[in-house]
Amino acid sequence: MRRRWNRSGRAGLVAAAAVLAAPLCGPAPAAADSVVVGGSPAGVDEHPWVVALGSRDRFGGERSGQFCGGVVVGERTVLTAAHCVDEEVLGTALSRVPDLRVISGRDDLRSTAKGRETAVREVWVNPEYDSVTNAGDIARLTLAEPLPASSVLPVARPGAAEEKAGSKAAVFGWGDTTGNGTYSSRLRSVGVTVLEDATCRRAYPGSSVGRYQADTMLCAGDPRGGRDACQGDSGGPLVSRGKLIGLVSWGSGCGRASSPGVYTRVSEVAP
Ligand code: 4AZ
Repeated sequence: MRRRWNRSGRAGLVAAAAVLAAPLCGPAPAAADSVVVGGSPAGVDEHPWVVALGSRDRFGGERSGQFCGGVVVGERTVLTAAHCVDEEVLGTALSRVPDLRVISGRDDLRSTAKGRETAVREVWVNPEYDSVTNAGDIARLTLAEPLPASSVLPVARPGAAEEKAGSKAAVFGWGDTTGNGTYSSRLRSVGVTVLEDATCRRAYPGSSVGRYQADTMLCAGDPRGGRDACQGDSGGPLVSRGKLIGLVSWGSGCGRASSPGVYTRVSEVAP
């Protein structure tokens, strides 16, 4: 989420790169919120549609330059969050990041032994993305080379059972695993439940963090807290029963029971 990146995100990523930390999730809550993201290692062989976005030039090479997640929805098409390619995250205009790469097939970003890095030919950013409320947080990357058809994840249809409250889902990423800037080198995932829109409407009625709007957003987490996406996971997939239902977008802190994760509702906003 953009404002969070403003406050701590970029600094967190730079610091993470400096100390050679690695990938999964997000923002840094205060010590009093010391809930973790509660995930476990996941393999890219089983989940070939999870990709990392990287720029060594902007973010350093230790973790393949990873700064966000993404998901393969077509052989040449990757979806991510709009906020991942904005100037506040990149530290410069996207047009000045010529080494933007989609990294696929690599669980451990510290090693280049596995996987491939694919150049991006074109970036479409949702013109309706609103960086104040975070509505419509989606961008589409068109790749210079196709990925294997076997790595494509289907997108859920609008209103599908997979995106209804109570649906079990999993979120994937290389972001912060503690809420304190501990980025993971290895891909991780955590199980969450799709929550009622009313839960996120109550949690996020409109503040500097964002405003929950069910038409373009999806609410998910663990009512008891502790399982969540976090900074660095942004743009990565929320998957239920083999269908893509969300992209990691924003939230207040990570893993707080009263502040669920907010995801882009892909079925409604995918181009
Ligand atoms: C972020 O700043 C972010 N706990 C991502 C996910 C969540 C919060 C913040 C959800 O990228």
